[in-house]
Amino acid sequence: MTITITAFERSPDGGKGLARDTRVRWALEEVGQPYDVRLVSFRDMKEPAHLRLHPFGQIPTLEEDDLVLFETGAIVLHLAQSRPGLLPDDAHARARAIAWMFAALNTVEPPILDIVVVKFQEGDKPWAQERLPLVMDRIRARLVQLAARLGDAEWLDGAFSAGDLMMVSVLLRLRPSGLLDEFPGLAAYVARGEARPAYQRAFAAQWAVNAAPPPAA
Ligand code: GTB
Repeated sequence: MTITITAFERSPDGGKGLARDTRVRWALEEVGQPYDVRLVSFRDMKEPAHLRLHPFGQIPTLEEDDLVLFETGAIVLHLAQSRPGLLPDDAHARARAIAWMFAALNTVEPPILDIVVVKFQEGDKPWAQERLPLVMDRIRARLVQLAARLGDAEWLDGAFSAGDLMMVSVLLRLRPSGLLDEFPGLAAYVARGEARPAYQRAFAAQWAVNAAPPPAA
């Protein structure tokens, strides 16, 4: 069976690995599943062919036989449930790992995404400068709680799981803001995630696409 994902033809981050295909690539690498990538432009994403895969015209998507998935949470969960390596066998531990995936996407990521909104989408509004510190404080409050729960542990709940994969991916979005540096325990947690061979392979694969010089005209 072949798996094909979609990714930016050229990510706006120039290869920093912040676009969401990286977390899907990482999950595929963790479970040892080879995959193909179809690169799409911003224009392609809004065309009917891509909208059939992704109703909101975004990346990434995953195609496997006759299954088409969008939303990174659903894609990573599908990979983790259908292959060994990303979820514990014990039913309760498995449920808790999935809870951490949801926590990453529903509780930690939304305030982090607000940085992008306030800086880039609302940056020209007269109140944007006042809003930014509020957004940063909201993120700090979450990070204080997350750091307290992680403590000195290596991963959030026992062995590395899809929950850690998603949480590290979400926290990586903070790197440009410098906020992660205020939380050495979380910064070390993120570094442990990045040091995993599967993450390194995923990062290198997206880097090869996004940091390459543009093709000669
Ligand atoms: N909830 C969805 C999921 O988790 O799959 C969100 C998917 C999403 O936001 N996709 C973005 C997209 O396709 C790319 S990843 N955007 C195009 C559009 O909406 O038209 C978000 C992203 C984009 C760029 C950077 N960057 O340059 O740093 C980081 C993250």
